[in-house]
Amino acid sequence: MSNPTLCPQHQVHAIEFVCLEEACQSGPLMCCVCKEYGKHQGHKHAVLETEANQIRASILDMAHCIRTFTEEVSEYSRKLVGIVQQIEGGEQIVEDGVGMAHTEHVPGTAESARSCVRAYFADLHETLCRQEEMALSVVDAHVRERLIWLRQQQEDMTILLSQVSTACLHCEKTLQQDDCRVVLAKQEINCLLETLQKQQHQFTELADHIQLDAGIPVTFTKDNRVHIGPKMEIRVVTLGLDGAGKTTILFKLKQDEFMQPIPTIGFNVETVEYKNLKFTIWDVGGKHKLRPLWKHYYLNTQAVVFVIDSCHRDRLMEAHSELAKLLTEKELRDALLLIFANKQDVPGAVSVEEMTELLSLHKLCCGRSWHIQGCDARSGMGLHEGLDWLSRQLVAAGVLDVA
Ligand code: G3D
Ligand code: MG
Repeated sequence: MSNPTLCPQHQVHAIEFVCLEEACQSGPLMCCVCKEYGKHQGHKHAVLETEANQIRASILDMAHCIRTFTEEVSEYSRKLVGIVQQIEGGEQIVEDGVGMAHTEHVPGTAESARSCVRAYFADLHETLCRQEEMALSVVDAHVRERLIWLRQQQEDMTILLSQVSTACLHCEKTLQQDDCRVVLAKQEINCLLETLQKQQHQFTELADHIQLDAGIPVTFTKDNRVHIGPKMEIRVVTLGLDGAGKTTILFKLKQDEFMQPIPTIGFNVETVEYKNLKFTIWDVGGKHKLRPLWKHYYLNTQAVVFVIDSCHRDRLMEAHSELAKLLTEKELRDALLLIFANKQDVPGAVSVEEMTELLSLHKLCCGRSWHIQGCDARSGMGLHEGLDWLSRQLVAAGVLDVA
């Protein structure tokens, strides 16, 4: 032990040990006498030099750690400064092709983000202006056609009125003539009365069908197309596994009579009018090898009707995986989803509640407008309730007028 220090308890002894008891009142240093008989008796101890060397080593370790830590903090601070500069942008020294340095304004990311927003809204504004022009031209064309038709009607009515008054005059004249002339005019008068009756009949028929209403009901589609008139066209695509009942549903809605459907090879397309909606329903074949074709029908589709055969439990997972695939399609992102749990008339069919649970529909359809409706395509039970839901959703989305 180099340069021995004296024991604080016994000034004559050199220190040889160090006490390891943290709470020791006598201090850490001790000699062998103190260790054996003094206050440190029973305490753990270590040879002074070894202990000091260990402490030195741990101080060196810590110093190394502190150096690394300091470097890391400095590096992080440098990065922060760089990021702030990149966000703010500013003057930067750049060299040109011949090695001449000059300062140049480099735009920061904040400025780029603002430019991006401006460009987006400028584009949107341009699109909106174009859509507005198109919508106005649709209204103008409608008004032009309507006015032409109304003016034509006005002309027809004037001609009709003059024909009627000529006939009246003729009748009045005949009334004032003598019996002989009245009898001679019989055929002519009969012919006149017959023509009048025909015209009256035509007029009544026309008046029954024509609504004399100056209103021009305007509705908008989600892509800002204008629609004039009470009926709104909605593009719906009906999908589902083969045999689920898609074609039966389509025929039922269309004809309200049961037809024996034949398996759909390509697709059926029908227009079904219901309330203020005119559904163009695409019924696409559901056989395995036809499913890749489904995506060709997605464009501009406002609603998907997914039909599931509720009495085919062992195909539910297949239906689930097809539905899950559908929901990832970009073109169908905003489409409403109506699920028909079909064939509810079959005993033992999976109920709507059980189907919701089995297919984890709340999780699967999270974040979109969806509805599951039990139905029986053969009798038509539940089909109109499903269409009602679609109609309500379209009204709520502002796509349709409530009128
Ligand atoms: P798809 O177009 O989805 O492939 P289809 O299905 O409409 O061709 O229907 C497949 C079979 O299911 C048909 O029977 C059809 O009559 C029947 N079906 C459809 N809907 C119902 C329903 O609600 N209840 C019952 N019980 N049967 C239904 P077939 O025997 O012709 O194959
Ligand atoms: Mg079919």
